[in-house]
Amino acid sequence: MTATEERPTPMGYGPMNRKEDARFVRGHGTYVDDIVLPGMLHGAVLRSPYAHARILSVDTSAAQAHPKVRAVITGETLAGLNLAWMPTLSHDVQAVLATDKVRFQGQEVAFVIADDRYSARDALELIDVDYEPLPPVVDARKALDADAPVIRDDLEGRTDNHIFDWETGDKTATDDVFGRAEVVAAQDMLYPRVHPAPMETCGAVADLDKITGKLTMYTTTQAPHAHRTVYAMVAGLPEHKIRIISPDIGGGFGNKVGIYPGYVCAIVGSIVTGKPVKWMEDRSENLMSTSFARDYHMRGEIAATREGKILGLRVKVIADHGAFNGTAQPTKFPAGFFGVFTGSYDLEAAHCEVTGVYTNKAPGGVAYACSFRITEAVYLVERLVDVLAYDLGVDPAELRMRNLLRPEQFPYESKTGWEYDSGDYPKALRLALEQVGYEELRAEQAAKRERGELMGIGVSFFTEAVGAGPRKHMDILGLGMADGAELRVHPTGKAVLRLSCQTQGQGHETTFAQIVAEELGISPDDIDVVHGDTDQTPFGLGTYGSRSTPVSGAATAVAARRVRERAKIVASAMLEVSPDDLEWEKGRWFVKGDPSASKTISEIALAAHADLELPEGVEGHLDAACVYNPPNLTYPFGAYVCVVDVDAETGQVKVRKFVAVDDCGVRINPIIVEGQVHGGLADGVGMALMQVMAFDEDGNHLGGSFMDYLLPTSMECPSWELGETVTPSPHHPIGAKGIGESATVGSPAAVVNAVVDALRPHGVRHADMPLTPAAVWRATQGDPIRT
Ligand code: MCN
Ligand code: CUN
Repeated sequence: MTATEERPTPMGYGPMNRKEDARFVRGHGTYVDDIVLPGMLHGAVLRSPYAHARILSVDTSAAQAHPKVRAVITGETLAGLNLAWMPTLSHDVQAVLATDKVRFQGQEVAFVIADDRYSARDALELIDVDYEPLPPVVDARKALDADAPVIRDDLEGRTDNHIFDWETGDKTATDDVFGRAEVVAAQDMLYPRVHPAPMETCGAVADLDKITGKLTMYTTTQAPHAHRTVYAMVAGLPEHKIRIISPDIGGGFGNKVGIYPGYVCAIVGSIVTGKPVKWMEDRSENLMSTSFARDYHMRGEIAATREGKILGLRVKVIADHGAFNGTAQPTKFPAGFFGVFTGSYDLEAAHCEVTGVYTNKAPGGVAYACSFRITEAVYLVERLVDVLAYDLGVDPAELRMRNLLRPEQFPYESKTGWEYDSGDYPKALRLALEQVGYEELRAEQAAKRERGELMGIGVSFFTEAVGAGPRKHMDILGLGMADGAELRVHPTGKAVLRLSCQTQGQGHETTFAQIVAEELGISPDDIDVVHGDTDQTPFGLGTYGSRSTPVSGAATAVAARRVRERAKIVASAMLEVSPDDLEWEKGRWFVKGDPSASKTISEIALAAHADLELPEGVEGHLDAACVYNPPNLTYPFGAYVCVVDVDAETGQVKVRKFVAVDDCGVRINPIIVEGQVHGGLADGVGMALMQVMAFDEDGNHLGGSFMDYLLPTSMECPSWELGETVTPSPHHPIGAKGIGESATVGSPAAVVNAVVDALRPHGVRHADMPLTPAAVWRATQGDPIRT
């Protein structure tokens, strides 16, 4: 299937071209930088050149004297307003503009507001900051050393760089399993610091109306309602006087969940100048200072019998959270959903400990299609299974097949307490192996090895947990993770659906209309989806962790069903029969046994708004709403196989073939699902082969442009070959599970497993990402691969 084909609009689920593409492909999207308000001023951020330094003084007089500068804001200005620090999504605080120290290179120090963007940037050069450099903490593994400089001396009583200790699973049972296991394989591995790098960088236009006191904020946010509440709490603005508008977003990938100092500065700038203020960061600023992903230093151990029955997993992690703990995840989960590290396997016991530390790097950690750290968890377990296969000398696909959870075990309670809703794992793996031609590939590989050629086949299997809440277990800053939908059917049978979640490119305007279409038989072309404006949509926590379909999608289906029930009563009045005598067929209610006596949804809509006599207590109109508090997460899964050729002379890795079998339950729009998977697979190739946010020992950021921080292009990607199985989620109203992050979660391990497999003749058992040509070449020369 291709997305460009002309195709009829389905009355419900099925392939359908994206409605939003009509504006995107014509260049008519509206991004934050497209917003121009009358009298608008422009802000620019002065950033720290040091990773760690004391601020002795900030002299802004020359900048203030610049003819086009309207205001210069410093940490001191903000301190006067009690706004120098803001709460993070992880119950820490983060400097909006530095007052005492700078704690990472690129940290925000001052904000200049000028008539135009160029003058604002020019004036940054005129600000004189006197720094006293301090030794930085760059390596997370050394952050807790006794002689490590203390980064967060702003926090009372803080004497080290420790953030949290978190553990899950049963330690005693796990140690017991390891004590009696015949085989134990261990491996240290790093999931490097990477960056979501969306097409559009982060930015905002803040506009405070002095007369009404209303703040309108156009901003790049994946969570408009949550941002509104946080601004209300931080800035003390009344919440009903804040309107957050998240227009078209050029990719989020987790980069736009948190609140950045630039957003807050734009608001303060508008308050100070009385004008709208725009702030848009450039690419370097985005890469240096906004939410990174991963940076997990992991040690994993896997216990098994000699026959290859996996018995247990034991894991220790040092999590580098940067200078402020600003990760975005439910409060009770400081390591995100890393707790699902037991993956897709039936084992006896598991235990994991995660220690979070501060370093002199930008804050973040949860981003880049991570499903709240399930990327790290899946990578860990899938590498460990391959390491075990290496040690046992068994085929890695066969080893997985022997240990996968069996269909009859669902719903399955994992050893770390997660209830997997549904799955048929062996079926998905079998399909992937058949589709890729696994046996033939192994034969080809054997022949190539005879000739000294390097070819590798990598398998990975993943299970995700997406669609947070329920509310009672999951909150962000005390806000429970439920989401809403409101549906109105107009008198002429056209509809508008208002959502609390927010698309960043996933195609919600199409798929959510398709959910309503499926439930009510109104064409998706006749349903408008409204989102990204807090004045126009119901409250909800937004889009991340692939929760839109599992949560808002469910809310949409339930709201549509409520409309259908209302329509039934209206139809019964129209047809003068009891509602019990009516039967639904997509798009109409008809009298049981007499299908010709029927009313279509648009006839009903008109009647519901007209003078029809309705039964006592039944309101007119065809509107309904739902706040969906999910009973459980959904658990999508998949089986991936990657085939690589490695050039032994240059270390160049060529991904030749990639088969991805995904199961996200019922698919609303298969071409959108496939697009999501394609994107995620490209992410996986990028991370496995080329991406890392590197720092030198002084904490200088070495990846501030796309010359250094590499994104995969079509040149590096094969033509993806997709397959599917469909195991509906039993608790989701339409049986759908999330798909938005699956491929990013599942694919890095497949690529790394393939490269390590290719290097097997050189005795390579593990290699840390990214497997750049230099790293791979060194490995062929007998050097261990290190990042
Ligand atoms: N879908 C479907 N059938 C299913 C599941 C999903 O048709 N069974 C459709 C959905 O209706 C939606 C899309 O697939 O149009 C993704 O749905 P879902 O899995 O619910 O994920 P979200 O919409 O919540 O998207 C968030 C997810 C995350 S967390 C990241 S990170 C990421 C991703 O989506 N960021 C993206 N994919 C992205 N794709 C684009 N283009 N841009 C981003 O920033
Ligand atoms: Cu972890 S990136 Mo997405 O959840 O926005």
